[in-house]
Amino acid sequence: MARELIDRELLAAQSGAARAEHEHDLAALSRQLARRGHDVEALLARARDFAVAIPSWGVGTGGTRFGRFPQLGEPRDLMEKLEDCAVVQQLARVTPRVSLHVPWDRPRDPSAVRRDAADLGLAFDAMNSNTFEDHTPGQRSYKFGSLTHVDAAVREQAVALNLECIEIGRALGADALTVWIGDGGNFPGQIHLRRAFDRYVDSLRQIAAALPTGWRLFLEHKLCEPAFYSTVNQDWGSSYAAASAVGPCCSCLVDLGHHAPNVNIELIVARLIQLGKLGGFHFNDSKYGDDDLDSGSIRPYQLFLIFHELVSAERERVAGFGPAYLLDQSHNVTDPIESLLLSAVEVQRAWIKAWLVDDARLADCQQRCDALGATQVLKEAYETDVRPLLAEARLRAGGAFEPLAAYRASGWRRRCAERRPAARRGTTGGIVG
Ligand code: PSV
Ligand code: MN
Repeated sequence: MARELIDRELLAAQSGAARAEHEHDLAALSRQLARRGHDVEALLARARDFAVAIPSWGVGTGGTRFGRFPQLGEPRDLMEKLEDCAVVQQLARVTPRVSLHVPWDRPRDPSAVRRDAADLGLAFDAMNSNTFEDHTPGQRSYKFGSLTHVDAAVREQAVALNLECIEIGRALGADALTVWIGDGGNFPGQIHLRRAFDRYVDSLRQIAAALPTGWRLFLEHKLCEPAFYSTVNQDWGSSYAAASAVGPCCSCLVDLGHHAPNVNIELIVARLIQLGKLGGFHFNDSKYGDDDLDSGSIRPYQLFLIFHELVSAERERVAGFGPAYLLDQSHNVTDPIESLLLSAVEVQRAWIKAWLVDDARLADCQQRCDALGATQVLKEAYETDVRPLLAEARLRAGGAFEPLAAYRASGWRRRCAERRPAARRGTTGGIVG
């Protein structure tokens, strides 16, 4: 049994106080869903089995290039980050795995870290390599690129870091590596657009050659930043071309914040599924760009539509389909644990609602070219209030009836502020955009 950092009694008191009303709400929802042909127990099993990973960099306060406002009690090392991840998992019961970024979180003893994490009820998800910053004094600089640099020695160094990630990940029990590079140009003419891409594929092939059996390699595309004129892996088309050139172990990862405004992300998702190259997701939300905002905080309907594509692939048992899910957001003004709790539930909510879509009726509307009828089928699922179902799934898994309220009542952050004095803080907190 995992070591629990939040007092069980507190959770029991919270759910006890809400029990009668919750039973009532759940019974009403069950009746409504049964009328629509859904079995609540089957949906509860789906909610229980759903998981989204937490990024180790997500439990630190993020920031922008204009500043960062660290909060009290921020985790100062990997073990403290794992503790915060364990709090999220204990309360929401949707996030049993953690994704590490190297060298931000290079474990000295990966096997010991794996044991400590297991003690907290956590395992490890995809590894992430950071070749978008210079970390080690004296190393070759990534200022003008990493895996696609014109200098072969820089490319070699960047490949070597990815190989190190694989080794660490192997010891941690991970089985995937996500590669996101900041490579690109700020000026027309700065990089040769085709040759840089060729070098990218060449470096990726070297990384793929070192993957243990069963491991997957995910390529994350991004429209811009830190390169603001062109990026080497800019869009899903480039990502798909690179993944195809590398081979079957390689697929595309979609970060929701990495597209131009108004892009139809669910369509991209559908295409990648169809092409057998959808590897994973970084969930977040955005109004103007990148991964600045919490999942579902701006466009929850878009999140649902993305999950509709995912669930429809799962229903159809599309061969090889099994994307990895991670939250990748920048928590600039919130307590990251609070954001992660709400975001994890938000993503789980979109997943469950997608299972409420009446697929047969949707197919019928499509066949009859009934545009409004079809869209109403989706709306009917989206507008269903599934809160009692998600709460029940959490309670059965030993989580909190209401994660945010339980977290606030637990005093975890206050205790961290006492135990983790800022003066000793030395590690990278979160994303500084
Ligand atoms: C890049 O913006 C990104 O989305 C990549 O996933 C990085 O690994 C992560 O953010 C952290 O900077
Ligand atoms: Mn990302």
